[in-house]
Amino acid sequence: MAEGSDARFELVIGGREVPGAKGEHRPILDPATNRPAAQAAVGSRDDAHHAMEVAETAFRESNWAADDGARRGKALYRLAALLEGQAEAFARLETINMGKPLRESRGDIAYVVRTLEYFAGAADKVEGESIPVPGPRIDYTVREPLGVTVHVAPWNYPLLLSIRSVAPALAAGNAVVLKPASLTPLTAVAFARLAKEAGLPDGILNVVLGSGSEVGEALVTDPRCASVTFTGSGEVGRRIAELAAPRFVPVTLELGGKGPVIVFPDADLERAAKGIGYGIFGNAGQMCWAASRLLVHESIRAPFVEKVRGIAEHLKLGPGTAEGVEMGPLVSSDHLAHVLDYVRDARESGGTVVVGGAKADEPDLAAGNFLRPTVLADVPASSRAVREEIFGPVLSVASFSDADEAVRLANDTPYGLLAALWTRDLATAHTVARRLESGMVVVNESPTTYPQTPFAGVKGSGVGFEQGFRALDTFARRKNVLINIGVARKKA
Ligand code: TAP
Repeated sequence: MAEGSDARFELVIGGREVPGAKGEHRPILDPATNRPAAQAAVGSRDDAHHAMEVAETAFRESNWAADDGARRGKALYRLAALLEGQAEAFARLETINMGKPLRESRGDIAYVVRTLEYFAGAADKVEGESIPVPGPRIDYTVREPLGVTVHVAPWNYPLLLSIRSVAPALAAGNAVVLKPASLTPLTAVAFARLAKEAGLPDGILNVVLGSGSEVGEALVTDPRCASVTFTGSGEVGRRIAELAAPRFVPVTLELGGKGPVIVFPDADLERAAKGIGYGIFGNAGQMCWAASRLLVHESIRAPFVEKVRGIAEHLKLGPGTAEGVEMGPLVSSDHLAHVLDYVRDARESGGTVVVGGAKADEPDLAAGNFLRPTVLADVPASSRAVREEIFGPVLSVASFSDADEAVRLANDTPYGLLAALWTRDLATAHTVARRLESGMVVVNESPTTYPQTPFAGVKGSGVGFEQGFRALDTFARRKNVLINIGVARKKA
């Protein structure tokens, strides 16, 4: 796989790599150094509409949608196997582009392989049902692909969050147009190159690079767009929902989070501290489901915060490609400035910085976007650092006296993606899990998910869901067929 500051990543439309109508390229920066890692084509509105046209033609004229689902499944299995065969190269590309440690990128790519396999197995199970109705009638439903589905992806898990919705869309027989984030387009392009080899008809999987405001909006408003799956910020999600509304295009929105993690005094505190460390410092905290608000029982607050502080202090920072690195840089210098702004705000509103809170300035890190893992305490519940998603390695700490207060604090947020709790008591686990306003709850685990389990938010964290067998419903509509079989046949 081509890599290096001159390596070019183009749009992939109709099975061909094309530079785009503008003929422009822009540097893609390595966040560990802020030096160019590759050049990416700058797509335009015209490219977006062209990709939609090509996708629609492929949908209508290729055998992808009409074919036996098992054949689509085989193509997706082949795609998974091809990706697995190049997993190390893909992981490296993801790390160079996004910054996360190679260990995490390897996990991401393995997750993509598993997602493809899961939906490959589902491709011949897009079933209808037979429904009893009165009289001499037969009623049944058939499931049909929608047409051209649009997928707009963020930069924090570039390939994983793209393929999470692309895989079920393909399994159900749709043609796909994917727009990766402008900061992190590399693995999406590399992935689309594999589609041809795997036997997907040309035009069934297209990737258009370019800005959200130009390319993203053109895709969403294109008359051929049959559905939109968007993962990203609430602000852009709202804009996309508005753009899709006039044509009643269905939209799945996976938005931000401000996840609470509740620690009861009976928990395994060593495991809890490690799990919380992963839940906020993994991927440098750039996770929608980050456990960013620690709510700890008042009786164990001081020793527990000390454990978490120790974890934060000893995390090894460095370029994701270096051995033994536990936390990489933030994705861009702009994002680093944005996260530091929250830390400043927390300080100014009376909070204290328990650990971290500053850019790493060691000579080998100074050119990159490295932020020290940060723990904030005593930040007022009304401050921006507690209310808003920071999307960085910043944990805020508050305490509670009983389960009611823990639930009240946990639910006191506009978001509802993932909540975590740590306790050995089964009754506490079940009762608190039920009362938490979130799409997902994990007990005695850091944030964890699988391709077969639904991933969804409530409140400001989104609508619809991804993953799990029922994700196919998003991409295969139901048609009801009613037949009266009581009509006497005419004699020949
Ligand atoms: P956004 O700025 O919202 O961008 C996400 C994607 O939307 C990018 O591809 C972006 O393109 C595109 N976009 C921007 N404006 C658009 C428009 N007007 N029309 C159509 N597309 C547009 O988010 P981000 O900064 O990349 O990602 C961080 C956010 O994503 C956080 O809030 C995080 O919580 C959320 N997130 C949520 C989840 C789930 S599963 N709930 C997972 C990961 C991330 P450009 O890159 O060109 O701007």
